[in-house]
Amino acid sequence: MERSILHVDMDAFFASVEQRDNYKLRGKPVIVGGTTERGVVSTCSYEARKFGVHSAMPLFIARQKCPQGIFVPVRYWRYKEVSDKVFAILREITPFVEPLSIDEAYLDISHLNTNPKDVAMQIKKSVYSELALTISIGVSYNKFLAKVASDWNKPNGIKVIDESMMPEILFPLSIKKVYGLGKTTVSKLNNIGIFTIKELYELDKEYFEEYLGKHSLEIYHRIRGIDDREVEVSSERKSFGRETTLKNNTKDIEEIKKHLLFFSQEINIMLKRSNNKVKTITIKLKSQSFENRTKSKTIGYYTDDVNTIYAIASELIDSMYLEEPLRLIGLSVSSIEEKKQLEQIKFNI
Ligand code: TTP
Ligand code: MG
Repeated sequence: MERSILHVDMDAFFASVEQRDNYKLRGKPVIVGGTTERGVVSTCSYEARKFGVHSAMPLFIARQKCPQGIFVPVRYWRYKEVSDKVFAILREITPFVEPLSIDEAYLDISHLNTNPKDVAMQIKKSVYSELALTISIGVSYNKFLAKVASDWNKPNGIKVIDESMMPEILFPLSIKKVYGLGKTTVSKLNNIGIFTIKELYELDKEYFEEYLGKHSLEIYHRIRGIDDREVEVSSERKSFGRETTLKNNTKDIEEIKKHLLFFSQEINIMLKRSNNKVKTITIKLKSQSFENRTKSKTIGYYTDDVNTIYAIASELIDSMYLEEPLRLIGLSVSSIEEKKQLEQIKFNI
């Protein structure tokens, strides 16, 4: 089955947060990166990029290039706070979120059976309406192409790359964009006259190994649109869960159970992918008057089975008296099998 992968990346993240928090900075060339002359630029607003300023540039050069720039110090804690909110929006869409950095992630939405572009539009809308920030999103059928797509028309971009566009769409791009090609390999290739993906595409297969080393075959396939890397949900977790704020408050048990079934299916995939089993199932309810309740059950064995998880979730909801309609419903699983945790600890050492 063809997968639907999104790559999302906030626009000029630190600078956009500064502009959002201080309206006087909006529309201005904002350069984030400390106030002393010795540091480097963390990032800058798109207004400052027009002057040639970019991440990792020494601040004194940024000052020469853009004397009218507004230089502000890094407030990492603040960006982390906003980043957590962005990730909460992403995890409302799907639990299959692989964070890559503070402002960037892959999402696997194959199981949603909706048009992936609509999902991307929905994310952009939520990020803008809830956080007043813009995000660029790439949509494709593998990680590499989704990442290329998110960069396509930044800022505030959206781009779909489908199979029919391959491989031509990649041809004009620099080989620097190819995941897996480090700086040394890029300059080695530049030395033999290869700068674009088209030129790399035309390189004979035999030469790949010679010039690209042990990942050569992966890269050979990647630029032909083949990239089987999974969106990796972390396996070092204590629990897995899903919750949603309902469109309309409800007391209808059948409707509530539909959500629980969907969550059970998603949790089942998360457990399987991360190779975990659990024995505690918890449901969480928030009433329309914002009263929170949770109820758990621990069974005598470890499971990742969807029917078991759903059956226990149903049993839990049936045993609770709902005085008023619910506004939020959640399902989570915990008490992860010990054996697995030990393996992880060994592995980490
Ligand atoms: P990026 O996503 O690479 O950059 P960006 O979000 O500022 O701009 P773009 O619209 O091109 O995505 O990095 C995210 C944040 O990480 C960025 O806002 C600041 C920080 N960062 C650094 O501190 N140093 C760096 O060299 C880079 C590249 C980023
Ligand atoms: Mg970014």
